[in-house]
Amino acid sequence: MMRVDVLTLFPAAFAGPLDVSIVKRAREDGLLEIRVHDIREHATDRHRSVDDYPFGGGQGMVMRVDVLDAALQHVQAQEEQRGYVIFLSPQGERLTDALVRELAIHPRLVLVCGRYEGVDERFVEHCVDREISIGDYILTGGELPAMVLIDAVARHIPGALGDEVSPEEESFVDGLLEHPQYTRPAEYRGWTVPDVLLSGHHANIEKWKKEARLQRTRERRPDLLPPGD
Ligand code: 4FV
Repeated sequence: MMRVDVLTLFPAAFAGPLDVSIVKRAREDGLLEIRVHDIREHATDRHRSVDDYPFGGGQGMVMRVDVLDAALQHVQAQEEQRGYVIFLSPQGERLTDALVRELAIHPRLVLVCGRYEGVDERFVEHCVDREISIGDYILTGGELPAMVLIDAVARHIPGALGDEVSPEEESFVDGLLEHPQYTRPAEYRGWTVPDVLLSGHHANIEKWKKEARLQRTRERRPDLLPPGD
């Protein structure tokens, strides 16, 4: 069982994407527990402010370390097991398949979603275990990255995918992209399926799949290939 706590200024953003299909079933089957917490509940001044102007000037607002830390301590105290604290930000380490598999081992994660220009660096320095980015572009908030991370990690919780799919047989496991997929109808508008896939010849099919994965990776993502490949 994995527990994921999310700290956000927009709890409503999490209604929907985590309530369907595989993630929904993992929650219903007790494999995954997701709790969403409103950071603003931990604001202390009468304006309930969670952000302020950046020291040293500059555009936009910065989320306050005292409010974030109060919210984090409150959530951590809800369980004996301490949660591994992840802050989603463009300054973080890139989220990869390998990192997803590493995070899936933790019994508890706490995801912190930034807004505005970001958060006070002292929070990252003293309260965050890992800063993670989902890609080199700027979003309006860390909520979507948090959902991406939850969705990716949930697939690796034992039993979450059911027995029809194993995370061991998919893209990136061995660093290669997936081979092209086909299903019925075998012929459509004159568009056909590679004969080998209809041959039933298992060895030839596996050979075709391996070559297709290599060729596709060479063409589209040579950066994924080991040097010299
Ligand atoms: C982001 C990313 C991201 C930056 C400013 C939220 C935004 C705003 N998070 N991967 N790319 N975050 O763009 O994780 O606070």
